[in-house]
Formats: sequence, structure tokens, C-alpha cells
Amino acid sequence: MRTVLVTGAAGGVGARLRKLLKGAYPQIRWSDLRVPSDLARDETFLPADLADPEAIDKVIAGVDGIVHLGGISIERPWEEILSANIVGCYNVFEAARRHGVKRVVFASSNHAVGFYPRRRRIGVETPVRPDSRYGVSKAFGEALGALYAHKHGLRVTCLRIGNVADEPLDQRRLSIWLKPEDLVQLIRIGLDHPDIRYEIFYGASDNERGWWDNAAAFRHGYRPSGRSESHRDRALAAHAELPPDPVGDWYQGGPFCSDEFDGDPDLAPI
Ligand code: NAI
Ligand code: 15L
Repeated sequence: MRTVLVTGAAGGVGARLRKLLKGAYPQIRWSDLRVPSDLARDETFLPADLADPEAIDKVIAGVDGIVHLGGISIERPWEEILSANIVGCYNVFEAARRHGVKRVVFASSNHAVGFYPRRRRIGVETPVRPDSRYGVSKAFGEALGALYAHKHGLRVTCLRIGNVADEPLDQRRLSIWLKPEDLVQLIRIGLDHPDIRYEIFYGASDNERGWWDNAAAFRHGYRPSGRSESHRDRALAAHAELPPDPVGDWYQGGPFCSDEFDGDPDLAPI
């Protein structure tokens, strides 16, 4: 890996990675729709709209690996998801194929499987159960990654990220927290590990209350350093301040499940 492109550079995760990945590869290109407010003089930034195939083609030409973070990161109307996350993700994989990029690490999300109840432990072979249009776009990105891996030989790692933060923010996040440094470990496995063909890893730290079997990541050498239980008291206190949410509290995806929910809770999948 000589040249790595990171999309979504101006976002919350991008801002953290711009610090944590500094010096990790000889050249790192950062891209986004908008310029990061704190861009340093020694950082290479190329603006591009993911939905514009020609712009994305130019940004991707000459890179060896891509960390694809860019796009809509919450639930939004379909038109926005379609443009940034569906068309945008296709443009990234397709340009990667055309330019002979070796590896892509795709920022998927726990919301690709958010409609599993919290009492279920799930692995990466479990069928997707998106909890939102946003979650559907992440399941699409994982499927697209599989196509480009198996048909075109791209090495692809999808990270089903829980929640990236300095510490778990509430009770649900005690189960899904991802310490930023652990995210960096997962990204570097995706970019550098010799055995990657197509993998899905859960983006979670060492969470005692976790819901996910992350054996595939551990097999590739992942050793998370974050322990959510060390932050339990503050997370539970924050949870106590939240309004009641019986549907959200039942499912792994939390409020993404209860948002717009008008199904019959008794018929909801278990
Ligand atoms: P964010 O919303 O802070 O950043 C996303 C960035 O993508 C923004 O800077 C935005 O300008 C850019 N973007 C949006 N549409 C674009 C377009 N059409 N063309 C170019 N750039 C565009 O999101 P965050 O929190 O940094 O997340 C990064 C990625 O990780 C996202 O893909 C998100 O879905 C995923 N993820 C994040 C989690 C978290 O805890 N922050 C949890 C699970 C997944
Ligand atoms: C995500 O996928 C979002 O991008 C992030 O903003 C959080 O909402 C996270 O999931 C979560 O589930 O906490």
C-alpha cells in the first residue's frame, strides 16, 4: 500500500482518522464533498461528490487502497440515500475496478442487521436485517463488495461499525462501542493482511455485553484495546435520561428500529 484514499474525510470518523492514520502509509489522499475545517498544509485533499462518476474516477486514479467512509451516515429520505450511498458506493467500486485498485475497506454499519433482537448473538453469516433505508444501503455496499471481490479480484473488507466514540454513550452503545484506535486496527487489517479476499468484520471493541461473534476479525489478528464495561456507570446514567423506547430497546439497532415503526411488535422478527 503506497497510496491510500479515504473518502468522508470531513466527517466525524474522517476527522479522527486524519490524526490516527498520519504516517501509516507513504501517501494518504483525503476526499469529501466539503473541505475539512482543520485541514493541515501537509494533507492532500481532493473534493468530489460520490454521485459524480467522473469526479470519483479522478480521485481514485493511482491509488492502491480505499477506505470508503463517505456518504449519508444516518436515516434520511430515499433520494439522499440513493444518491450518496447507493450510486456513490457503486461509483467507488467501479472506479476501483477500472483503475486496478487492490483493496477496499467499506464502512458498513450495525444498521445492516439492526432488526435482530438484543437477545440474539449473530455472526457474519447471519442474513442481513436492515432497520432503515440507511441500513439497506449498507447491506447493498456489502453485497457490492462481495461482487467486486469474487468477480473482479478486489480484496474487500466490510466493517459493520457499531459506534465510534471516545467512550460508549449509553446502554446500547455499551454493546456496540468501537474505540477509534480499534477501528484503525480493523482498517489496517483490511488494507494490509495478506489473507483478505472478502471479509465482514464487526466494528466493535472488547464489549462484555456485545451481541456479535467477531471470530473472523480475531482470526485476522484483531486485538481490541477498548473495554466498554470500564465506562459502564456513565453510559447507564446517560441511558436513564433517554425517553422510553420499547421497540428500540428490544432490537440491536435501537432508535433506527423504532423510527417510522408502524409494524405489529408481536409479529416482529425474533
Ligand atoms: P459523517 O456523516 O460524520 O461523515 C460522512 C461524510 O461523508 C461527511 O463529511 C459528508 O460530507 C460526506 N459525504 C456525504 N455525502 C457525500 C457525497 N455525495 N459525496 C462525497 N462526500 C459525501 O459520518 P461518520 O460518523 O464520520 O461515519 C463515517 C462512515 O462510517 C459512514 O459511512 C457511516 O455510515 C459509517 N458508520 C459510522 C458510525 C459511527 O459511529 N460514526 C457507525 C457505523 C457506521
Ligand atoms: C451508525 O451507523 C451511524 O453512522 C452513527 O451515527 C451512529 O448512529 C451509529 O450507527 C449507532 O448505531 O450508534
